[in-house]
Amino acid sequence: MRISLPFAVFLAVFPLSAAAEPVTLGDLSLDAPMLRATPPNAPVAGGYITIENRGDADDTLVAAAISEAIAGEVQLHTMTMNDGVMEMSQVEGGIPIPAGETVQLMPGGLHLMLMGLAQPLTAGESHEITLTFETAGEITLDAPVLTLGEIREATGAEGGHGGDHGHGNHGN
Ligand SMILES: [Cu+2]
Repeated sequence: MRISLPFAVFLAVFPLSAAAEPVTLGDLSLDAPMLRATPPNAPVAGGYITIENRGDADDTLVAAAISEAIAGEVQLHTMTMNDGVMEMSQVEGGIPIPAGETVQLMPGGLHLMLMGLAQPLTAGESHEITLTFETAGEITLDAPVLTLGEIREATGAEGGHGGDHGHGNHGN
C-alpha cells in the first residue's frame, strides 16, 4: 500500500506536465494550449494558450481553426469592461504578439472562442487546434480539455467574477 500513493500522484500529475511542453514555430514559443470543458448544450467554449515572441519583429495571431466535428468556427476574443460589466468581443485584425513579449490567453482576458459547438467538451479529451500567425505561419497543436479550475491553476487567472460572468452569459 505504501507504493500505491506516489504512483497514483504520478498518474494524476503526468497529463498536465506533458501538455506543458512548449512548441517552437519560427520565433514563437507556444506553451500550454488548452480548451475549457463545457456543460451540456453550451454553444461556445474558451481556448487558451501562452505565446512568447523571442524574435525582433512583431507578429500577429490572425486566425484559429478546429475540426467542424467540434465547432463551427474559432474566433479571437478579448474581454472589456463596459459600465461595470465584463463583455467579450472579437479582436479586430488579430491578436498582436509584440517582439520580445509573452502574450497569455487566459480566462478573463484574451481568449480563443469556439463558436457553434457540435458537442460538449469533456475534461480528459484533447482536440487539435490550428493557429495561423502573420509571420510565423501555421501550426496545429493538441489541446487538452480541462476544467475551469485546472485552467485557472495553469494560467494563474483570477478566480474572480469577471471571466466567469462573460463566459457564463455567452456560454450557458
Ligand atoms: Cu469569448
